[in-house]
Amino acid sequence: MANHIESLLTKLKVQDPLCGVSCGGIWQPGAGESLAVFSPIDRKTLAELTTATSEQTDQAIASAAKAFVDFRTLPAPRRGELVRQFGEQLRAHQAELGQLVTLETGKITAEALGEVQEMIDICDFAVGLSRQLYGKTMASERAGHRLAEQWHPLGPVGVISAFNFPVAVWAWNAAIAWVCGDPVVWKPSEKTPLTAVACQSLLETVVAEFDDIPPGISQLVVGGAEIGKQLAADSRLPLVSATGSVPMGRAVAVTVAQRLGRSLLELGGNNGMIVSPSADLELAVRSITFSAVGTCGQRCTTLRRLMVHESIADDLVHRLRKVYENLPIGDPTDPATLVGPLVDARAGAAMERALTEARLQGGKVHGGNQLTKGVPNGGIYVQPALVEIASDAPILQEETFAPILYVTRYNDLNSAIRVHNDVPQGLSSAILTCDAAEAETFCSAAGSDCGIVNVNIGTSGAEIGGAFGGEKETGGGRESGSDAWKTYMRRATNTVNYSGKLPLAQGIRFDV
Ligand code: UN1
Repeated sequence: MANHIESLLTKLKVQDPLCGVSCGGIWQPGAGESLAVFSPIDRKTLAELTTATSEQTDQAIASAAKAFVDFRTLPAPRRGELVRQFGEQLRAHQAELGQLVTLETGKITAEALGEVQEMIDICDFAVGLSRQLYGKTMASERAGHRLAEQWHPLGPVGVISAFNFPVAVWAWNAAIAWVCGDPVVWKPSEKTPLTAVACQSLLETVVAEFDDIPPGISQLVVGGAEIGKQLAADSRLPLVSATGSVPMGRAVAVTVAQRLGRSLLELGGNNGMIVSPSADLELAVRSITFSAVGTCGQRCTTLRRLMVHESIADDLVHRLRKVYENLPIGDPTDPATLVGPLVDARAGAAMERALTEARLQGGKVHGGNQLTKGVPNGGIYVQPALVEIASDAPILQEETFAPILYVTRYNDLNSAIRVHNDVPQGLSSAILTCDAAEAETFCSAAGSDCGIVNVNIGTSGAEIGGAFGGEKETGGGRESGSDAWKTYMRRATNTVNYSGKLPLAQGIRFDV
């Protein structure tokens, strides 16, 4: 392990030797295969650790189930206090955790710090929520009866997270799960276990200060797809929250449904934006560029399809090409860089394949080449691509996790909305317009069919306060803000009769 990583991990309270399993607050080396962690920056090995076996995963689930018994009755505001203190730890370690996120994912420093900020924000949200897990009181049709609902903790939650937001998406789930009274078993991406180990370590220092909170409220199991499958299959986990590819999500959904569990899925996005003739083109260039090339095109919310009104298309493409040609691409730790590396060579190959396919389908490709000069050796650095293409080209149906932006033209808003919605995925969407009727049409029932619908901002960079997720093949799940917490709880409808009589609902007479 390089010295820099070692000191970073120490600051983040990670134990030496590095372990891939934390169960009931105790670290243990994974008894499975060893896993080398590479930095996308230069492909150098950051660290090695061993993965969890199925027995260790089983123990982690058992530990969460055991912790649930006490945790569920702890008052929710007290659970909120735990989350508040965890948020404080994140504030104190934002810089170091951000650095680790950059090293492990290759995202630029500003975005890595933003990711940790997103964790802090969800902790703050969850603390407030811990006093607002409201149930409704309904008017009973029977005299002397109270009809009301209570929300109770659901049980241990399995969280499967992806490499591109290695810590924020876990925090969306974990912070909400904890205030809701649910322990968590976390399987991070195999590409990003170090940030997971760091988060678990920081959390454990907080839990250790509470004598009324069982350490089993958080388990970490580092490993591959087989661990995800095991979480999906285990009925001790009433909820499995999974972020990643559509095939992965489909497999999780089927397995969880088989045992009639609940799944919360945040899968592929193939996000589109309509740029209307009234749009502010300066704002358009900035919002499009951030959404399309930020995180090197590796967000679920990345902008992948542009539908531009034909009257402004030449102008907009010209402006975008100028910005694209001057993008600072390279080492993500350099504050001047805006586009870091792709996560690995597979991602680079997928980008090349998509661009070859786009050309075969009549697309005119600008940029998209791999860079070797002025970038760190070993990483996969690419020039983001703009592809002018027909709106019915089949490649537009696919999400490629890379900075490729397909640009199509339209002449009528309704047909643009039809094209926009005509993909299997439904995560995020946007319209840029200064015409209120166009904006409202896009937000209406006849507009975008996505879970996130924006006006005059890009498709990425959502705040935690809203519910995050999407429709169709995106999986239908909602995480983070608004009332997404309800997925992490069970609802009990209570009818309490204080009348001393027994009137039956629906006026039924049943005299004995
Ligand atoms: C993801 O890519 O899985 O809205 C999450 C955004 C971020 C979260 C993205 N706040 O772009």
